[in-house]
Amino acid sequence: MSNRTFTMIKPDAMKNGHAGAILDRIVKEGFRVVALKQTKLSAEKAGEFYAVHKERPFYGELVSFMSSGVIIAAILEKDNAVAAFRKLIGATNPAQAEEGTIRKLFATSLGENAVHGSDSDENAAIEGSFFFSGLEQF
Ligand code: FUP
Repeated sequence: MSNRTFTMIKPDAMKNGHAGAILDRIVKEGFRVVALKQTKLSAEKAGEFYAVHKERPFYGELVSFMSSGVIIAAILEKDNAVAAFRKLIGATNPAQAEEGTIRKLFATSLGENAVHGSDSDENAAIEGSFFFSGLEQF
């Protein structure tokens, strides 16, 4: 069990002005910021990040949404980080997310759901290194 996870604040939450509140909540929940940047994904890079969903019907929309505006990418540290962060963000579909979770509070829809959270330690490491070099992680 690793103590790191990877997150993105997605274009909907950025456009809706929720980035500050989301970062504040993450820090208050006890996550330490290992790396953080504001950036924008090209369609090609978004497609690469979500390649696991390539055959899914929502892939095109997902890639187009994730490359539609700036995002914040971050690596976070806490005991049992992957599971703890998935609990904090709530279900993929905000309509099914528990009260008080980040997606319940800030997501727009299933497709535009405010934040990403890695689903395994292995993917957390892969996704973190997609955005950050070793020299950018503290
Ligand atoms: P999650 O791990 O909760 O981010 O969800 P998934 O990895 O299953 O899906 C990745 C992203 O694809 C979601 F954040 C939103 C999008 N998606 C849809 O648009 N429709 C779906 O039916 C499922 C996922």
